Amino acid sequence: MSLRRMKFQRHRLVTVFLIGLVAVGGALAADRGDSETPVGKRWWPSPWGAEDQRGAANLLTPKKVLEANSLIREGQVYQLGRIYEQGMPVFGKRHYSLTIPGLPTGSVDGENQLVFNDELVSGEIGQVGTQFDGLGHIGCRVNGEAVFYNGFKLNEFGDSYGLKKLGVENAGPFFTRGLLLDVAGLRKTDRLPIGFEITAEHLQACLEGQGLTKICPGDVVLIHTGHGKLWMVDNDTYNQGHPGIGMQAARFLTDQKVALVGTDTWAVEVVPGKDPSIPFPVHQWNLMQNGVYHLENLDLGQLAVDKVYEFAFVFSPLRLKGATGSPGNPIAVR
Ligand code: UVW
Repeated sequence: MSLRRMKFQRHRLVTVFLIGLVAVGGALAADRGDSETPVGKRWWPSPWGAEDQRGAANLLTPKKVLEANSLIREGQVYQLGRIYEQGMPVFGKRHYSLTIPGLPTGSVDGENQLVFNDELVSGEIGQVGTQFDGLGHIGCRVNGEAVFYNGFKLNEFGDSYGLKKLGVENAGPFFTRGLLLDVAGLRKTDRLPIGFEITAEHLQACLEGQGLTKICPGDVVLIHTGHGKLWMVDNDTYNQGHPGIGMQAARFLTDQKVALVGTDTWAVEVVPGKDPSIPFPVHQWNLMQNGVYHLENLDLGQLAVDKVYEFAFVFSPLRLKGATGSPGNPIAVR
């Protein structure tokens, strides 16, 4: 080979190497979020417009209602909500209490001597027990400013008497196709271990093994891990952490355009996660970057036992103006 040709080849190799380095570096940078925000590229405006406050609830069309309705064949209803009670597991320093003041609380004058009781509930009501995470729940500091779904800035919509944007009242009711993916069943265990990461492959294997065709836009996907068995039985272990989806499975679900992901755990995503320096990345991905809702602390045991994998999913978050989430009792109907 001539000297000139050797030089040319070497130059070409160096160029290819440098292009490779730039590409790998770029991918790593995007992964590490070195670009526009700590979690990568800016996630706004949303596909539903720059003013949208409903996120993936926009996928809940009349067609989805009719599809869900066609899945009701036996008239059997499953309650998926937990009972709200003193001593139930709560995250961190959250609390819940219900008292009946007065006993009776009051009375109305009259010959019939009517008395009545009222309750006084205190707690982070949208974020304890069975809870629906709304889009005002999770954000990210971008250059020092807390930014939420659709790029809304907390210093513009925050109000200590209720958020002025992204309040849970914007979500609206869910009446749509629901799927149960039984990952505990897939792994032939009654409870997946704490820290077990559920992958897209597990979800795909559940779909195939359970005879489900596919996940469709606007579906609700509920994932049975078996961790719910610990609820009010061993609250300390329940609170320690739990199995759940990681980022790869979260991306798989948002690619299918799900409206909501729910689990029998307190955070949907695996805890502890893969990288201790990035806590709750799936919360940010789903709620903040994609407008996909979470339902946590569900009771999915009976659905799994009865192998009810496809059903009408019904849940109407309370219209708590400006709240970050909602309590409630979602149901599956088959
Ligand atoms: C956090 O708020 C971090 O978690 P959750 O939504 O699971 O209550």
